[in-house]
Amino acid sequence: KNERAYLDLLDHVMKNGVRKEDRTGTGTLSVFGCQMRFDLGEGFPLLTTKRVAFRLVANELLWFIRGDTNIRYLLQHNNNIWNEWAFKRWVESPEYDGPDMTNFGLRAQQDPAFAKLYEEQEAIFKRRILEDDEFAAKYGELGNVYGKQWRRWETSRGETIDQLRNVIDEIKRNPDSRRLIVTAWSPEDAVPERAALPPCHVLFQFWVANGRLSCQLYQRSGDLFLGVPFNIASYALLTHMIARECGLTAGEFVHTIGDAHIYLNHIEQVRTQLSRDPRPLPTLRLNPDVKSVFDYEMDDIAVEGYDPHPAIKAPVAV
Ligand code: UFP
Repeated sequence: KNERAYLDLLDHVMKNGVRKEDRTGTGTLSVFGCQMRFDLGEGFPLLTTKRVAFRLVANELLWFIRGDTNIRYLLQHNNNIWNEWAFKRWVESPEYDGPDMTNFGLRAQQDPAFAKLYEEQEAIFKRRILEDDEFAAKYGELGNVYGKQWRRWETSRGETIDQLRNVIDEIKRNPDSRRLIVTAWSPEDAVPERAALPPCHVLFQFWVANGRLSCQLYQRSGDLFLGVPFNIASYALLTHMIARECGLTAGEFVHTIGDAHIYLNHIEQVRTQLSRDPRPLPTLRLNPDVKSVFDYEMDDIAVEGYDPHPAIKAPVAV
């Protein structure tokens, strides 16, 4: 039942999406302003109509919660989901002297010879991030992305604000508050020099009623096939972790998306996914000994009873 909201949105955009060009040059079918609701009491919303790599979702969320913005931690956990963004900064820097990598995302899809060159350069890049501290500090750093915005927001007065800590404290102290908000969007930072990717998850808000903690996310831009299944699982996990710390149960996750799009090179994959029947959702298991959101390690987080259809491969637009 729970996954239906996602499948219905995919179907809706396939049928009603407008052909729209985009920054990456790929082209999309797009709808503006959509909302999905997931009742977290009915199971953990990790899609079953294709396998979603929960390990990567959990690891990325722990990275955000640490306040980390350097891909080194992700690479140390064999998590490559942010590589392209850091790699882009490296190949566009004056220090890079390898083969030309302009537009590497699109070219790697179209030209197998280039794809091989790109793979080689990416492997070299990853090795240097892991092995060379100085290089990692400079080129593994993504700037003002979620970890920074959530945990170490910089004010114009030179102070820092720990929005995540504050919102958790406020949920405990004042659960009826209508101001339980964490924002990642800063107009100062939404420029390429300051952030590799201006935040897709602009803002999230919590709401407490009947002992349940609900969360709503406003996502300005959602790649429905590749990004959004991750995003749903990530915020569902965060809601569970915060609910646990606050002595609440997880309520609803409400996912609001501005530009909800399907890339034209994902259409076949979407058709495949829509032809599949959803299975029962898995259950999230959090180690009961961990009391604080800030103390989780990978071993403390697991899903049980996850029996999805096979993964579906698709190219990422960078
Ligand atoms: N995107 C997501 N979810 C994310 C993330 C990115 O769907 O968590 F980081 C997609 C949305 C869009 C692209 O297709 O990445 C970002 O491009 P733009 O900044 O042009 O919206």
